[in-house]
Amino acid sequence: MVITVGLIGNPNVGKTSIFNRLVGARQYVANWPGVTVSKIEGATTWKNDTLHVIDLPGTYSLTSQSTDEKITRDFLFFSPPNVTVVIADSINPEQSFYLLIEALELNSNAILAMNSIDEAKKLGIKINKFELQKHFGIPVVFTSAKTGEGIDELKDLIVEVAKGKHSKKVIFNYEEFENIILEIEKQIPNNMYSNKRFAAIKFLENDKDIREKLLPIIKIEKDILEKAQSSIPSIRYSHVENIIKEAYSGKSLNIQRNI
Ligand code: GDP
Ligand code: K
Ligand code: MG
Repeated sequence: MVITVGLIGNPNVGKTSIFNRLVGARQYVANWPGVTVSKIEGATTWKNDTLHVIDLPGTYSLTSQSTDEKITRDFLFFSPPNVTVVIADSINPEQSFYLLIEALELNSNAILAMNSIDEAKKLGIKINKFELQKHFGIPVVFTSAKTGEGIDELKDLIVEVAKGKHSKKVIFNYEEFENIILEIEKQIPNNMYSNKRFAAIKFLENDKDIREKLLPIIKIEKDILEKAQSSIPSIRYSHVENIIKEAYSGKSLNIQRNI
């Protein structure tokens, strides 16, 4: 079968390096519709299947604000690939895991590639793969685009996920906002969004497009909306911090946030 694969991740985590490891020179570059951002695609044959891989623009979040965020968000939202590979920086995982949670809220056909594992090893950082798999509910692979470690395993996992062999789904809980999310989901008209929970969460987070489309439809108090907008990212970060605490040991990490 032909399997479409979207590579996402923060800027500079190694998306293009992994893309090149996956498809080699078999790639072509176009532009995303309406903007000058490059669309890089390529294909490779792996065992009995074809992997059609798309290197998406780097992003810290799937809330549509910048052009790069909007391209990546819209692609995953409106033309979801069969498999999403979230590429994380093993030595600075916080923002990578934040994006991963958002990606899982959108679609759970995903794989976590813990990249730059060569550097993590050098620094004495120990990462428990099983803890990551348990908390995120998806397969995890340690990769190095520098040495090639984990690339064949990643290709095997892509095929397995595409064929439905890993279908566990983890719901990340937003505490006191869960009832509000459910209430918004109920008010979203059918056929408007394929994933109502994601649309409801993004509405609360003030995603520009979704907020504009839903504001005339959804009944919600203004102060609840304002509180949710700042609380949802904080709750998501607290999930990330707990997971890092469970899965990481060894050298302490250099934590850096851009959102
Ligand atoms: P992108 O912005 O996510 O596409 O990241 P790039 O693929 O352009 O990589 C950013 C930088 O990280 C480059 O200098 C790469 O050589 C380096 N890099 C990518 N993957 C790895 C890896 O697994 N190990 C190491 N040591 N460096 C890597
Ligand atoms: K890097
Ligand atoms: Mg790149």
